[in-house]
Amino acid sequence: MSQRTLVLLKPDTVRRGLMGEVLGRYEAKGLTVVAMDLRRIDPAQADRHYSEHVDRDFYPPLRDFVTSGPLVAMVLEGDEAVEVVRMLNGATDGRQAQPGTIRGDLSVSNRENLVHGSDSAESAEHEISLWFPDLA
Ligand code: IDP
Ligand code: MG
Repeated sequence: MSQRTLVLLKPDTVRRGLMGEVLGRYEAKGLTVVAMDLRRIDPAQADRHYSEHVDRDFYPPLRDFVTSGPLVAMVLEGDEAVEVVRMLNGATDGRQAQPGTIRGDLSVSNRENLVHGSDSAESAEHEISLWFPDLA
């Protein structure tokens, strides 16, 4: 069943010149880009996006990182897109992520791990409304 998910190419992806490499993996898999925008976010938007993590020890440096430069926000669509994107992204810690995944091939960091993908259909709906309020 077709589904939408919110994906971020975090500032490290933009800074390292990996936007094409990473977007190409989602496209090659067969997902469709429904919306896409290069933008720089403020700390308040970081807090809204990571509301479940704001009290964690790792959050202050994470907020600094995600507000440190432009990122690409996008909505991808396809069959089981939430799960498919999470599989392509790989485990959170790039050092542990399987080769063949975006993080496993391209990141050696637990924080600067290149991408975000919604973790459930409910999160996807919430995050899409947060990042693309005009999307139907
Ligand atoms: P996810 O991005 O794989 O869903 P989450 O646990 O939701 O992982 O964490 C959100 C983001 O916070 C991660 O992608 C990563 O950038 C950062 N993060 C998570 N855990 C740590 C940590 O232990 N140290 C530093 N950064 C972390
Ligand atoms: Mg998460």
